[in-house]
Amino acid sequence: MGKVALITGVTGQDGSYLAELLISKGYAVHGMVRRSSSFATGRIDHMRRSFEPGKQRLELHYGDMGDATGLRGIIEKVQPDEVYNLAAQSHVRISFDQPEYTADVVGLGVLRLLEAIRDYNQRHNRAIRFYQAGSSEMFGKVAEVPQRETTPFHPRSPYACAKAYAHWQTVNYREAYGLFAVNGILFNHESPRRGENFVTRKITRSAARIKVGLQQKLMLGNLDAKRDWGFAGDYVEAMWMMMQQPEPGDYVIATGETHSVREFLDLAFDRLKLDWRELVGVDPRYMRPSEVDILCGDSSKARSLLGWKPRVSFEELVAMMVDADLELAQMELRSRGL
Ligand code: NAP
Ligand code: G4F
Repeated sequence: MGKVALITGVTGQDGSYLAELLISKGYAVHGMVRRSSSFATGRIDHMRRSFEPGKQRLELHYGDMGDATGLRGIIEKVQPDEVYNLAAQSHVRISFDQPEYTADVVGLGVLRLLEAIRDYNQRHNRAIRFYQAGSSEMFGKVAEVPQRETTPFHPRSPYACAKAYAHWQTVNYREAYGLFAVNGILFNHESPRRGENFVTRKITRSAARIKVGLQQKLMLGNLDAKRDWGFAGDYVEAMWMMMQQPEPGDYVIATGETHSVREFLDLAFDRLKLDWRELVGVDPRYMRPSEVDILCGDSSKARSLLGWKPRVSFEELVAMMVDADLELAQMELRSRGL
């Protein structure tokens, strides 16, 4: 029998890549989805279509990080070996508009899930393993460059504060109850599946739409911020690797390179032979009340203990995203009969 995994946030960028990875490894994969008025399963529909009758590769369950009873019900039903908690209100700027909701889902939601797992393990004499999607945003106003597992946290947004709470609850469940619980402290990772209101995807999507004449201008916020950007497909491998170790621990996952938003613009617009300086404006609406100026990760621990390393370079990542968005823009053009 293969292993059983439960992924919360399966409809998101990382959830979709992780589900693909686990299915390729022979797992039975279950995903938790929120009820919404329109379908949110665009990133995972290809895994739900059953090619062999009766053999669905990905099974979905309705649930929400705000609903402890529902979380317990899903754990009882799925009886997973591994739980990957990827669900979050994951947009930093929006967390300033919805601080309480973000704290509830991103912070308390993790406590609800940890309690459900602890209780299930105890009653059934099981040892479900738990992965928490931690974030480099927790380093915030950074104490050192590059940031590693021992760098102190100084979170700068409601989102980052909630992630820091979730991080320490995960550590505490490991120490207090012996739960196999790991924190992946992942730096920014992107892909053609990235949400359209994160800066990388906003840039590649807009550049492509400008190129084909569907859009005139792109408005952004802080162009000086620096991030350590990797490819999401590489990062979900690290999640799985952490869960296969003999002992649980916390790991920084990063490329070790940092680039500004301006550098991202340079590469993305150059690929389409456009000059972003003529096409991009700054709108204060996209600025944050407190900003994280620079993130750059030291993933030596993951590289030596897990044998993990990123495969896709910054330049390849930008090219991959621009090319995918150009294809989408051309499709949009065709669908409008233009
Ligand atoms: P994402 O694309 O925004 O996906 C978030 C997922 O969480 C979606 O499936 C979303 O469902 C679900 N979700 C949101 N609120 C929920 C709730 N109340 N109950 C249940 N599910 C809920 O995020 P991502 O980029 O894949 O990131 C995955 C995780 O890694 C997140 O926890 C994020 O904070 C963390 N992280 C991401 C990065 C990064 O650079 N991508 C870096 C560090 C950490 P809907 O589809 O219905 O909205
Ligand atoms: O793409 P972003 O919104 O990502 P951010 O804030 O770094 O957060 C992402 O990475 C975290 C890991 O470090 C995750 F935990 C989190 O869930 C999320 O996936 O913004 C990147 C930078 C920021 O400095 C922002 O101020 O780009 C700057 N920026 C400039 N103009 C913009 C824009 N960001 C967005 N979203 N939209 C803009 O127009």
